[in-house]
This record gives sequence, C-alpha cells and structure tokens, in this order.
Amino acid sequence: MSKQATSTVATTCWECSTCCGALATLVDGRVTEIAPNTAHPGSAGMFCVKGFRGMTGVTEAPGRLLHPMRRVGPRGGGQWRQISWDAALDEMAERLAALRASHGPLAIAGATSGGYFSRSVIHALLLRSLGSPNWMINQDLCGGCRGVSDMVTGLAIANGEDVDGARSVLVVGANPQLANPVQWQRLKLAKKRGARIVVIDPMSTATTELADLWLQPRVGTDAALALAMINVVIGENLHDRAFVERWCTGFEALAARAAQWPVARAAAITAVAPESIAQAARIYADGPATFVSGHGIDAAVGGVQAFRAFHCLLAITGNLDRPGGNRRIKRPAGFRNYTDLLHDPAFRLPPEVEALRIGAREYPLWAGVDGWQKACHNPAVIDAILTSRPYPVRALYVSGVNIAVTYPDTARTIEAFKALDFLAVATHSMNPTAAWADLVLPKTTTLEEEEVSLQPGAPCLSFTAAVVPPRGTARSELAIAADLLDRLEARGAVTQRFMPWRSEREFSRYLVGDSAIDFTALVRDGFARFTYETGNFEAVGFKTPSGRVELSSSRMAAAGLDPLPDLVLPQEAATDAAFPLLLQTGLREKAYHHSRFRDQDWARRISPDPILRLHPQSAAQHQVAAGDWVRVRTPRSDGACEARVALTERVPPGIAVTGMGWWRPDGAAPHYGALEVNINAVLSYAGPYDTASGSPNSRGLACSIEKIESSAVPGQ
Ligand SMILES: Nc1nc2c(c(=O)[nH]1)N[C@H]1C(S)=C(S)[C@@H](COP(=O)(O)OP(=O)(O)OC[C@H]3O[C@@H](n4cnc5c(=O)[nH]c(N)nc54)[C@H](O)[C@@H]3O)O[C@H]1N2
Ligand SMILES: Nc1nc2c(c(=O)[nH]1)N[C@H]1C(S)=C(S)[C@@H](COP(=O)(O)OP(=O)(O)OC[C@H]3O[C@@H](n4cnc5c(=O)[nH]c(N)nc54)[C@H](O)[C@@H]3O)O[C@H]1N2
Ligand code: SF4
Ligand SMILES: [Mo]
Repeated sequence: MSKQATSTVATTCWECSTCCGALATLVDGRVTEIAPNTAHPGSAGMFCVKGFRGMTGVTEAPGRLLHPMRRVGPRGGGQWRQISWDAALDEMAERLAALRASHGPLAIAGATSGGYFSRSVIHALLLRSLGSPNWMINQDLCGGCRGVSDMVTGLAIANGEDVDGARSVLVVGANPQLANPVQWQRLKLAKKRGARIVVIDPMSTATTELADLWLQPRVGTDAALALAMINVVIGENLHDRAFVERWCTGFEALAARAAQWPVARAAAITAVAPESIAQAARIYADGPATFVSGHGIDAAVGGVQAFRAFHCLLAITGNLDRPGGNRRIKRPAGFRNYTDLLHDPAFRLPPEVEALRIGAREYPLWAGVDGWQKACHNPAVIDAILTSRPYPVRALYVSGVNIAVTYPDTARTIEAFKALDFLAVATHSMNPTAAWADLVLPKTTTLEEEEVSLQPGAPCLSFTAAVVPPRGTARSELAIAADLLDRLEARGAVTQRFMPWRSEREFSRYLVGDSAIDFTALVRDGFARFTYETGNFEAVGFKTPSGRVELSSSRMAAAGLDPLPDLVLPQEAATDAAFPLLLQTGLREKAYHHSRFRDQDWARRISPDPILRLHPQSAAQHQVAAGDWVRVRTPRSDGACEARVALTERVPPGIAVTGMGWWRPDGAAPHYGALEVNINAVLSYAGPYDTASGSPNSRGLACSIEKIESSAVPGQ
C-alpha cells in the first residue's frame, strides 16, 4: 500500500461574510475535510454547515463549469460550445473594444457582488481600466444603507461590534442564529455572563428568545423607536456629555428633532409599548453597549435614516470605539485593504468621468464621485440597457453574482440581458444569469483562490489559501482580468491600467505592503493579529467635512437631504383588498447562501422547498394549510413565485415571510426556475428608493397568495 500524503492548510471560509477561520485537510492533494480553525481570533472555532459542506460542494460539484463556453444559436437557447481560454478572451476583448470604439467606455458595465470580496474590487479596477465607472454591486440590497449612514455620520465602524466586552447589546433587524454563527455564539456567551440584551424585530426568532427585552415594532418603523430612545437618553441626561462636546456636531439640532418623538408618539406608530421604548433606552445608555444591526433595517426606503438614528444614539452615548461598544475600522500601518483601492486616487478615473456614473446625479452619496463604494444605481443601469437613457449601455460583464435571481424584478433583468450587444458571465456553474450570456467563463472557488482581507471586528488580517489547484481550466477574477487587459491594450481599448498585478500572490503582497505583518506567518496561520487601539480620536480623526461625528450631517444636507435622522416609512401598506398580506423576503436559510448551493444534495435535504411562513390565523383566513403550495403575487409586478406554506406563531398575523435565492439547477434552461420559485420575480426594482442609497424595498410589500395544485409545481 502506498503511503498517503496528508497535510493541513489554514484558510478562510468565504461562503458568507462571517469569514470563519478554517482548516482544510488534504490527502494526496484532495480535500478530505474542512474544519474550524479554533485559533482564529474572529471566529474562535465557530463554523456552520455551509463551511463544512459548501466549500467542497461547490468545488467538486458534478455540474461545475470547467471550460469557457460560447453560445451557439440564439441567446438563452441553452446551446453551448466549449472553447479555449485564448479564444474566449480574444473574443471578449474584440467585442468590448469594438463597443468601446462605437459607443464609448461608458457603454460597458460590470456587475459583481460587493466590496467585501477582493475579486469584486479587481472587477471594478478592470472596468476602470477600460475607462468605465459603471460598476454594479448588490449592496443597495445588502448593507448599503448602513454603509451610507456610517459614512455621512463619520463613525467608520461598518459594524465593529464588541459583544464580548459589552454590558448591554442592542440587536436591531438581525438574526445571528441563522445568519452568523460567530455572533450568535458571542451573544449567548454575553447573555450567560449577565449582559442585557435588547432585540428589535417584528418577528419572533431564536434571537428574540434570548432577549431580556424584545421590542416588536411594525415593519419599517425602527427610526421612530431610535429617535424616541434618543429623546429619553437626552431627557434623562444619560448621554456622554464629554464625548458629545469634544467630538460631535449638531447635538442641539438632534435633540430638537428627537424632542418631536416622545415615546407616546413612537408607540403609536410602532405598536411598541411606551415603557418598553424607555426601558430599551435606559439599558442601552447603561453601557458599554454594542449595536448589532442587520439586514432587517437595511435595503429599504428609509434605511439610511433608520441607521442614522441608531448611529446617532450610539455616538451620543459614547459607545463609539471603546471596549464593549462599536469599534472603528483600523488597519495595521502600511497595510492596504482592497476596498481602500476603490477610493485611492491612484486607482481612480478623472472626476469628470466618475461624475457620469449611472446614478451619480440622483444618488451622489452612493454613486457620486465621493459616494460610498462608487458603484452605480443598479436599476438605473438596467433602464439604461433597455432605454439608452441617460446613455446606452451595450455590454455587461457579470462575475460572482447571480443577478437574475438576486436583483428584484427578474423578468426585467432578463429583458435587459436580451437587449445587450454583449454579455459575459463568470461563474462556477450554469445558472439563470449565465444562461443568457454570449460567453461563460469558469471561475475558481474559495478553495482555489487566494485572498488577504481585513477583518476589522476580530481584529485581524485573514488569509484565504488556494488550497487546491483550480479544477478544469477555472481561473480567478484576477487572472481573467490580467489576460483580458493585455488583449484590450493590444486593441488600444485601455484608458489606464489600474490592475497591474499578474498573480493573486503579487496582489496579496501589494496589500500587505511594508506593514509589520509577517507574510509567511499570515499564510501559515491563516490570520495575523495586529495591535489595535480604541478611542484614539486625536490621532485618527473623523472623515467628515467637520472632522467630527456629524449628528446633523453636512453631507446629507449638501445632497439636498434631511441632515437629521427621521422616520421614513416604506410607503407600502396592505390597503388594497386584492393584496391583503405584507410580504417579507430574505429570511436566511441554514443550508443556503442566497442562490448558492442550490445544486447540492446536502443542502436540498436540509431545505428542499421554498417556504412561505404564515401565522395560523392568516392561513385560516386565506384557506391554506401547512404544506400547501401557493402562488405569491404583488401589485408591482406581473411575476409570480411559488412556495410551500409553513405555519408558525413566530410571524405576526397579516405577514407572509419567505426566503430568497431560489432557482432550480435541474429545471429547464434558460430560467432554471428563476421565474417560478424566485421571490425576486414578484418584486419591483422601479422604486420607491431610499433617497440617499437608492435602495429599494425588499420587504413590507403588499402581496396576495393563491393556493395552487401541486401538479402545477415544476419538477414534481
Ligand atoms: N445561512 C445563511 N447565512 C447568511 C446568509 C444566507 O443567505 N444564509 N446571508 C448573509 C448575508 S449576505 C447577509 S446580508 C446576512 C443577513 O443577516 P441578518 O443581518 O441577520 O438579517 P436577516 O436574517 O435578513 O433579517 C434579520 C431579522 O430582521 C427582521 N426584520 C424584518 N423587517 C424588519 C424591520 O422592519 N425592523 C426590524 N427591526 N427588523 C426587521 C426579520 O424578522 C429577521 O428576523 O446574513 C448572512 N448570513
Ligand atoms: N428579494 C430579496 N433580494 C435580495 C435579498 C433579500 O433579502 N430579498 N438579499 C440581498 C442580499 S443581502 C445579498 S448579499 C444579495 C446576494 O446576491 P448574490 O451575490 O448574487 O448571491 P450569491 O447567490 O451568494 O452569490 C452569487 C454567485 O457568487 C459566486 N460565488 C460564490 N462563492 C464564490 C467564491 O468563493 N469565489 C468566486 N469567485 N465566486 C463565488 C457564484 O458564482 C454564485 O453564483 O442578494 C440580495 N437580494
Ligand atoms: S458562518 Fe459558515 S458559511 Fe459563513 S464563513 Fe463561517 S463556516 Fe463559512
Ligand atoms: Mo447580504
């Protein structure tokens, strides 16, 4: 018997943004086990099924795309021919160069998931190299409201919560039990050691069960709670006067705005008892307190204002950048985080070109020259493809995002695909987005690509190792971009090469730079700690026009928006008798990350069908029972989405709660179920939008349900 070669490689799981430290065991070059890295300062040994099964599941999937594919026949016709990388990249360069010459660089756009990933930043730099500022990220749907509020208030915390050091924890619109096992564990430990936990959520969850105090507001009314809490804090003199005087501007104005929100008014709007609001304020003010926020108050009209209200509460109670509060993001001296490159003048197009980014005029804090991540307003790009307004967009390169499933209004996204002159999609496997491409490029997975990332919460740097060589001919974003840029340069189609690196290792070394981080140790351990000082406001100031925390935001005012936080209702209520329920989308499922893992047996066993959760009372009213299939519709779209009813008293009567990301890998091309079981098929991307971030509402929408026969269900 030959001796087997066994080794263990430290890496990071990127199957969700928790970024747990992981250890991959290899036997004869094959990954046999993925386990948590207990030494990792961020995840401290926590992990989940997506890490255990998902990373290898995606990498080794039988349906994995191993070679570039070229469309044969009509777009979306499901006919493909395998081609070489040389042929694929030559064709892509040729098509992009031609469209750039005929329509200008602005006619070329890109879509990727978000600034979280280095590969997304590489994608942005590729587009900028072509001269195009038109880069779409999905963060208008994820964390963007938080990001814009954080930026204009000047906190620079992202989330930065220090649950371990907190005396009280305020959880708003987050359910870490499903979404973030590391945070969930930390919350449970905090509870055990006596920290008080306040949770704001319209629905009962495992997290609300952990709470000492649960506030159950009406959907989309959180800003009223936060303003009333500010009013209690100021009225009872519980704020941190020293911090406010030294580091904040606009306190008087904030106090005046909050004074408009006595608890009784907030109670009437939110349906939370006035004494509970006051109690929540007192608990939070008795810090150090940390603010744990989630998707429940993001991705909605009024999301930025809701976050502003909580961020102001955080600042006036002095919970900024102190142990047990919310830490500001810090980096080791000399280290560059890849997200920094988006803002670094050395990697920027001229301001007059950036000002032409789609959405820059309407949403300057999002898409403008000084916008949050300098990304487009996505629905406006879809419109530009379909209407040529404000100017034509003719080519799209989509990479590492499944926008046919994860953007609202699936039918319109698909119409846009059809209207393009050229669509390239980089992906691991065929999906409802890639199905419409002219060229499909096979991408490396998290087990096959390298990355150095900053984990501000830990705080540490994390290393993601290329644990195994790419399967087939899969390539990383960086490798694709480098080779494509060579070809574009040869065709005179490059404005300036903003992506000079030739390998992921070269890029990693560039990021680590001349910092004191020991690169070899970082690679060996999978992480590197760095010294972290809190409260050093003198040394590291606030990135606002005033150099202070702006409770009244001059940047909001300059954008023509309310400088003070206020309640902005989602503007949608179930008043139409034909659409009597309120729809909540995006409930997290343990086995899936949005549209990922849908082809994996382990995940389908855990969660075989899309589920619509109803209170038993609502089910009785609509004459449906547990296990029935229903079709969901909204007045905002012609689409429909099928799901299976589950009954639970966790959901209040009148509300229908579902997940997202459903499609059927074994369904018929080109939709693969994206128009049948995908909740975004019934959502609209046509507004209303948050006035600062441009986010649409992904919950709180009027909907109807209609029972359908199971024979109508595809795949049954
Ligand atoms: N297993 C798994 N984990 C994931 C993901 C996944 O797909 N699967 N996705 C990851 C990603 S990208 C994200 S963004 C995170 C999101 O994870 P979280 O930030 O935890 O957000 P959600 O789970 O969407 O929603 C949290 C809670 O918000 C509540 N909520 C809904 N509307 C409101 C409201 O108006 N006010 C308040 N206060 N609460 C409201 C919901 O009832 C829900 O309990 O999860 C990450 N983790
Ligand atoms: N209606 C509604 N819509 C929503 C939401 C909602 O709550 N309701 N939630 C929103 C949120 S929070 C988010 S984050 C978005 C998510 O939207 P997406 O980013 O589209 O979500 P995913 O399905 O996780 O990832 C899409 C693709 O990423 C690629 N990918 C995955 N892992 C890797 C990897 O390790 N390496 C590489 N190179 N590529 C990889 C795969 O090609 C995969 O198909 O959806 C948003 N859409
Ligand atoms: S929570 Fe799960 S999917 Fe997310 S990084 Fe950790 S192990 Fe991976
Ligand atoms: Mo997200």
